[in-house]
Amino acid sequence: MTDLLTGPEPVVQERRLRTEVPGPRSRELASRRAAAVTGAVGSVLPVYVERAAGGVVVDVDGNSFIDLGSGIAVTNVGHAAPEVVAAVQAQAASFLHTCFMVGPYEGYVAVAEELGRLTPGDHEKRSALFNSGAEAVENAVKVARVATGRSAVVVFDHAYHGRTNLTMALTAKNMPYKNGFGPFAGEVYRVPMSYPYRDQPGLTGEQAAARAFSLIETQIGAHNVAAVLIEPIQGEGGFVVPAPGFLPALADWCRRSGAVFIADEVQTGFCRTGAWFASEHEGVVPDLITTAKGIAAGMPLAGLTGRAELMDAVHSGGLGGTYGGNPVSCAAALASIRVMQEQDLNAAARAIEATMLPRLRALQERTGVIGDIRGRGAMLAVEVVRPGTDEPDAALTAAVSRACHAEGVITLTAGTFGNVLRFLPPLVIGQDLLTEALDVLDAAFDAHVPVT
Ligand code: PLZ
Repeated sequence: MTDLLTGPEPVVQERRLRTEVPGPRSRELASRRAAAVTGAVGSVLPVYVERAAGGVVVDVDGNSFIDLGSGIAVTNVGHAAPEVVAAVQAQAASFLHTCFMVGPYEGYVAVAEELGRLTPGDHEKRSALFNSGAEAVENAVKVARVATGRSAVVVFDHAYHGRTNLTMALTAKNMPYKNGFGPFAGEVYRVPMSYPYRDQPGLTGEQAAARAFSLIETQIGAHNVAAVLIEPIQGEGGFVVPAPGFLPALADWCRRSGAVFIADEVQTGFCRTGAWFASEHEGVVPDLITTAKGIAAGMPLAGLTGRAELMDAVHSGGLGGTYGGNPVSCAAALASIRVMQEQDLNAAARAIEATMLPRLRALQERTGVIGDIRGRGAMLAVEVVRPGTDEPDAALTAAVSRACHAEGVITLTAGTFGNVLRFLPPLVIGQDLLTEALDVLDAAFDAHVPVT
């Protein structure tokens, strides 16, 4: 209830089921939706949201869910972090929009300064701001092509980079992202990813990279490559962490070949993996880096940051867009970054890993259906397989995820084969909430894995 004098009641950090899931008000909204919203847009949860704060999401029937999804790795500082809400309110009261290409403002400049400071490497950097991750990736390709005068872009199996025309071409998975939407952009070449769980045992990162280089050199020609684009830990593809040495080898190959090394840190960025950016875990310094999601706690904002000589190779006026670097989004980003620093959310992400890994290992041991546990920090996943094999079990993955939703825990799935259950809690989630969510996960597996 909202009281006009005191504002809404605070959201209690608890899991609470008041009705069946979905409850009557959610069901009513679902039927309105069916008559008004295209079926082409899906939703993970069967409930409709009324409030969210910290680590919980409350639906229109008063059910409170523990969030292990963060709106797909966005609310890293927690839902409705008070510092972010205050910054958004203050900026909204000042001005909502001028268009940075018409009337520039300080917030955009300040976000670019922060991006330059926080991203890996101490070289001169420049940034441009956009609205979505896909838009940042598209612009990274534009910059790389202008700066190198080359056109080929190398991407990887299981990659996800967006849903716009160019980024569909960069994304690997056909369903649901690409099917029927072609023709796709040209000059995009896919090479094998380092996927330790599914690669031949013992294949090192360097060997996996050599496999990719051989394809690039024989099928594209190194001198034609404008950019190598990779998620340092794959997101939608199933939280695939490449073998150690793979990313440094790619960066090194790019340096030697005159190609631009682009790290897509849209999902991995902003403390998610226990570092500001996942590239840091291997000491890799990307030439260009794309950011979005966690940068602004839910306000739409994306960034492209990179070497000044690359970013400034583009002609004046060559990059932009009506809303890119919206002032309210910039205020949200600056407040979010302050929260990440003041509350040391990198340490918080590592603490989440320390709590979750032993629990996931115990689950693996007990159920026999978890082939692999992987990820870093608060970006962790389990790959679900048929017992004793590495055959993906997408049906079990979906059933477990749905069971979690029915019991008040938000989980997400991922992976080329749909058999990855991924965990992306807000980094501020309380230890008690996290432990309770893991209890629910245990019970969901126990209810669906046949006892042997
Ligand atoms: N690059 C690495 O993870 C977005 C997509 C969900 P946008 N991932 C969530 C869906 O089904 O649409 C993502 C990403 C990486 C780029 C993107 C694209 O970011 O902000 O969704 O455009």
